[in-house]
Amino acid sequence: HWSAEEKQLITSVWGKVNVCSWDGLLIVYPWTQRFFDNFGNLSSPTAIIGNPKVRAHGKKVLSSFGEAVKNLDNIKNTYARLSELHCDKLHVDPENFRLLGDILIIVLASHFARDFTPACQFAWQKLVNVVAHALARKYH
Ligand code: ZNH
Repeated sequence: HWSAEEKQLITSVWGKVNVCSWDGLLIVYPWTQRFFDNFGNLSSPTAIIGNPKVRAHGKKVLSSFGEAVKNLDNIKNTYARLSELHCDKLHVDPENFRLLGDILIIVLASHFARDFTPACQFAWQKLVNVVAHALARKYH
C-alpha cells in the first residue's frame, strides 16, 4: 500500500521517463537475449541499441509498465493476463522481471541524478518489486 508521498514520487518521475531500459537488460544480462531469437542481430551493444524490434518491444514493455503506475492499487489484477502469458506461452523465468526492475532503477537514478532522492529510490524499489511479483503470480 502506498502513501500519498510515494504515489507522488512515482508519478512525478514516470511523467519524465523517456529512456529505454530494455536495451540495458539485453546488454547487461546477455542471457535474456535468448527469448528474442526472432529479433535479428543482437550481437553487440551497438546492434541491440540500433535494432528496431528491440526498440519496439522496449516501448511495449515500458508502456505496459505504465499501466502499473496508473493502477498502483490494483497491480495484481492489471498483470494477471500478462503473468499467464509470460508463464504459459513465453516461459520467461520470473527472475528476469527482477533484473529488469533493477536496471530500470539504475537508469532512472542516473537520469534524474539529484532528484532521485532516497525516498524516491525507496518508492521505485517498492514499485518494481510489486510489478515483478504481480507478473510472477500465475506461475505454477
Ligand atoms: Zn514481457 C511480450 C510486458 C518483462 C519477455 N511483455 C510482452 C508484452 C507485454 C509485456 C505487454 C506483449 C504482450 C502481447 O503481445 O500480448 N514484460 C512486460 C512487462 C515486463 C516484462 C510489463 C516487466 C516490467 N518480458 C519481460 C522480461 C522478459 C520478457 C524481463 C525476458 C527477459 N515479453 C517477453 C517476450 C515477449 C514479451 C519474449 C514476446 C515478444 C514477441 O513479440 O515475440
